[in-house]
Amino acid sequence: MKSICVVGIGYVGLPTAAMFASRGHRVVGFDVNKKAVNALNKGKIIIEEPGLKDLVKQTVESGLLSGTTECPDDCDVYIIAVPTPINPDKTADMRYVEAATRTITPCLREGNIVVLESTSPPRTVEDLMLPILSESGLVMGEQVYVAHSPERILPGQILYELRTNSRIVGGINEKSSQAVKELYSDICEGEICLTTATTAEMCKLMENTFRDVNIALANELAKMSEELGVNAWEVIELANKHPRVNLHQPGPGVGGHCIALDPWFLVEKSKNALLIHQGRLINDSMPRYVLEKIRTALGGFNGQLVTLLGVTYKPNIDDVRESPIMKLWGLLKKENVAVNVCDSHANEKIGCINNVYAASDRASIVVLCVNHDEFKDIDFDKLKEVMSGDIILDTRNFFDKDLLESKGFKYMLLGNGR
Ligand code: SAJ
Repeated sequence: MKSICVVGIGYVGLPTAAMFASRGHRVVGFDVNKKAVNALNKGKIIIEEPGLKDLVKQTVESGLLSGTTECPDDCDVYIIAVPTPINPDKTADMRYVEAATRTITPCLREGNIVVLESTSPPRTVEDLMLPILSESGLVMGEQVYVAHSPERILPGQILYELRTNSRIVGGINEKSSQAVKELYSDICEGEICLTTATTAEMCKLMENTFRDVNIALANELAKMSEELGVNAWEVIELANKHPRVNLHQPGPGVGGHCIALDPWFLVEKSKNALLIHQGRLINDSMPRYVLEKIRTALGGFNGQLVTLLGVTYKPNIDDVRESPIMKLWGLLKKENVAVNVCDSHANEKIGCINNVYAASDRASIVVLCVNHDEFKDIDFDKLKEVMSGDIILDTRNFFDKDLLESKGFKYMLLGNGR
């Protein structure tokens, strides 16, 4: 049994902490967010993630998991899982990683392990963390083992992926890689691959960049299809029958705290990241593109009510970070358009309405923005009754066109120029 401090108990840190505790380690979740720490000490969580509530409750009740707002100085392992947001100029904001590193440095003892899980620009461990950690007077790699082991878990299936995904461990030397591999083999059933810290940083960024660039390609396809009179969704279906093609899905933009941000870390660090830069710009253009589609559908904005279905960055989660729908909402507000947003997952405090029919009452257009499961059950007769208009704009190819048209709606699909 090890004593582990997880610095940052958000979407990554908390599940990781709970997982280690469930394997018999004594784990302390350290965070400056008192609300998160208080909730944790009561065995509760303040984020939505399947299975997490039960695991946290169980591990807190067993006495192995607890929260604190003071960094403990008696741990064997320090895992840093703090956010790495982006500055307005699209450079990485490394303040949290730096602060976390400074906080743990005086706590370090010989034999300790330090792991950076936060997604970070290449060379963060080498250039930012090691100089600070060395202020402890201990020799990094010899007396303290240091590695980057990027989190790669998909929100919505975090616990499953934590256990089953392969894991990259990039140590600052072989001893560090081995020590961290041994640690994670307690929670990870997937392959644990060893490399250098900087390669691990690059791997994580390229994984999310791969997805971002591919989504940009799909969004470009959607725009071209509308221009050239084809249906992008049909193109995707047919082209993907080719054994080596995997076109992604277009949509109103890319959100979340990872894919929408990580490629910028490469743009910041390398003048060669040209395609990556373009991909980001294309994906970031999508909320405005959808805004213009709404404007055209309505024949201009003249006091109509627009209803957005879904505001989170992807389905069936509560996370609105970098959500393109929040951006679309903001753009509509700037145009002084009346907007109702329906999302039972998102925090009510941002002003969402839970009920689809209440949110669509007197709406001229309903825009399907996020394919939450509950939108599968919409009663379109009821929706038609409450709306004042008859336009449905589907940005996800989620609704059944024939059904909607049989109910008298004008159905518009993002990316369909046919
Ligand atoms: N999206 C599209 N079209 C697609 C796929 C996704 O528009 O074809 C959009 C979604 O609507 C969403 C955004 O992309 O707004 C990102 O969603 P996602 O499900 O692709 O990914 P995330 O951000 O939830 O999680 C990603 C994962 N990375 C990869 O799949 C390579 C996850 O494994 C990482 O751990 C996570 O980023 C992270 O924390 O870095």
